[in-house]
Amino acid sequence: MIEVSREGAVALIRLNRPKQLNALNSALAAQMIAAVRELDADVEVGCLVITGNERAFAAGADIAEMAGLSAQEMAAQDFFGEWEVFARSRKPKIAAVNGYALGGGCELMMMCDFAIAGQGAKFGQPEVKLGVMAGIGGTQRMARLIGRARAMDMHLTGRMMDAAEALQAGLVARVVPDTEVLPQAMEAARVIASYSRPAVRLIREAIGRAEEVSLAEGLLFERRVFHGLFGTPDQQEGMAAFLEKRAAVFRGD
Ligand code: DAK
Repeated sequence: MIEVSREGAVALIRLNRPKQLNALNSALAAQMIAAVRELDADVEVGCLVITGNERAFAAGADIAEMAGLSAQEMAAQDFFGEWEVFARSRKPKIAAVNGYALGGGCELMMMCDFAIAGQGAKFGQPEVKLGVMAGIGGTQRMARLIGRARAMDMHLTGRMMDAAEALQAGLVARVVPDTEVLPQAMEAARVIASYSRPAVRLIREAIGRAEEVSLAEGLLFERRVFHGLFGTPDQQEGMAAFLEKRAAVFRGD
């Protein structure tokens, strides 16, 4: 249900349930979590790109799978709780989005560090139309990303947002022609993977803190990890290369 490929230090994960518009079911989730665990442990991997196909990034959680489950079964299985492993994984993740990113698909996109979307992409949290609500972080992450009013609009009306509106709202980082989505995401991933791994890791952690802690705590955390990076060979190499007017070659430590 997913395809994993490697291009140097970049891993590409493609959701592969085209007939169901890449609806996220338990089997797909299990494969995704297993792949992310493996890639997280692989020191050669510097960045992940998550994508779907031209028609859909993912049209949400699999409604056919969920429809018959009771509240007790949902709670007993901690249904979709495993997606937290994806969200907490330590490699940078770029969502390369064409077509629909709805419900759990939009939530999967928001679990990535940022998204590059095609001009024809469509976003939404239509769960309210099914008599339920987002369950993989949609209310929380969207409110933080685009603000309370816009998140309320999207979750309460269930309407779709086009790519231009998503860019303006800050839901995605870039909008590019549809055919450019994957090439640009792969190029961004190559760039990120070429940088110092400790620097990239700590930048992600520091920006992640911005959503969790007070400004004073966040600023202190940022300053402390900034100080810490001066203990890395990559800091010495990065600054020496600048002064010597040459390209830096990071060792990743
Ligand atoms: N699940 C299952 N199948 C889906 C699907 C989905 N989310 N979305 C599309 N499909 C299937 C369709 O049933 C159809 O299958 P066949 O009839 O061909 O067998 C096929 O994909 C093509 O779809 P359409 O024929 O509908 O294609 P259209 O171009 O006409 O429409 C569409 C595209 C994306 C507008 C439409 O398919 C659509 O509205 N899809 C549903 C979108 C949606 O409602 N997504 C939200 C799903 S609910 C929780 C965890 C997670 C969640 C909640 C709680 N807990 C931990 C508690 C998350 C919930 C959701 O994401």
